[in-house]
Amino acid sequence: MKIGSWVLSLSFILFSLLLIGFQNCSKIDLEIASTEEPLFAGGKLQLCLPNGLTLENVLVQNINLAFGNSGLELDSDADGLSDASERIFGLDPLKRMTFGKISDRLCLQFSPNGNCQTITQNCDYSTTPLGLNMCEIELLHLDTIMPHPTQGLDSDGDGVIDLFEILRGTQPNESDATDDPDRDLITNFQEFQIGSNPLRFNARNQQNQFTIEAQRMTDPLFLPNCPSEKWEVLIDRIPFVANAKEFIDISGSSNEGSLSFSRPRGANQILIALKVKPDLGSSGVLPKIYFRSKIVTSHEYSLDGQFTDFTFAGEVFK
Ligand SMILES: [Ca+2]
Ligand SMILES: [Ca+2]
Ligand SMILES: [Ca+2]
Ligand SMILES: [Ca+2]
Repeated sequence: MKIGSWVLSLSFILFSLLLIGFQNCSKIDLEIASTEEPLFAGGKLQLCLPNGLTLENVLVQNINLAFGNSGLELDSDADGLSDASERIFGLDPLKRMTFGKISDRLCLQFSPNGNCQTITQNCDYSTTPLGLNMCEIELLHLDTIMPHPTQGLDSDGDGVIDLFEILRGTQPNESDATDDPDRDLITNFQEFQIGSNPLRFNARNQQNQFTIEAQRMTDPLFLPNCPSEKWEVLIDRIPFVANAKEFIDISGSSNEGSLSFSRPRGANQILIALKVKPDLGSSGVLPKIYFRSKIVTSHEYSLDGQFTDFTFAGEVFK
C-alpha cells in the first residue's frame, strides 16, 4: 500500500515536470521565431547627469527585431517590419524605405497594400536626430501636436520616443503610454520596459522579458567626482540574433550626429534612449532626449556605458 502510493506520487511529480517542460517550450516558441536562438545583451550605465536635470526614463530596444506573426523576428533594415513580413507584402527587407519617402512600416500603415509611392510628394528627406524625416513627421502630423524645439523626438510627450512608437506600432501622435490596447493589463509604457508586444495579449509570457532598472545613487563612492545627480541603470536580457545581413542605409540623407541605421553583417543595433527633465530647483529648462546606439555582435554582450557615451538629440516641451 505504502509503496503503491509512493509510486503514484513519483509518477505525478514526473508528469508535472514533463508538463512544465512542455509549457516552457511553447512559451519560447511563441516569443522568438528567429532561425537562431537569441543571445542576450545587458550592461550597467553609470550616469552623471548634466546640472539641474533628473532622469525621467530609460528605454532600450533592439531595433533589428520586430514583432511578426509568430513573435520576435529579424528586422534587418530596422523599419519595424520583420524580413519575413516584408517579403509577404512585396517590400524590400534591406531598404528602410522601399519607395524612397517613408519607412516601410508607415507605408503599410497608410497604404495597406504596401503601395505607397503616391504618399507625400514634396517633403524634406533630411533626417531628424532620431531617424525620422519630414515626410514621416508631416504624414503623422507630429509637427502640429506640440511645437518642440526639435521635432520628431517624443512628439506626444508621453516619454516614449517617436521612433520606438513607430517601430512597435503605438501612437507617436497621441499620449498613449498609459493605454493598454491589447488588454493584457500591461500598459504600453510597461511593454516598452520589458520588451513585449504592446499590440498583442502577452501577460502570461514572463519568459523572455527584459529588465531595465534605474536607481538614483547617493553613495559618495559611486562616481565620486560627479557634482550633480548620479544614476545607475541595470539593463539585462535584451534579445539579439546573430544572423542579420549587412545593412547600409541609403534612405534620405543622414545628418551629422543623427542616428544611423547602418551596421555590419551579423550585428544588431540596440538603441538606448534617455529622457531627462529639469529637477525641482530648475526653472526655464526643457526636457531633453539623449540616445546611444550600440552595435552588438555574438562576441559582445555588454551595454556598459556612461553619460558621455550618449548623443544629445534635442529638447521637447513636455
Ligand atoms: Ca524590415
Ligand atoms: Ca524594408
Ligand atoms: Ca511618445
Ligand atoms: Ca498591453
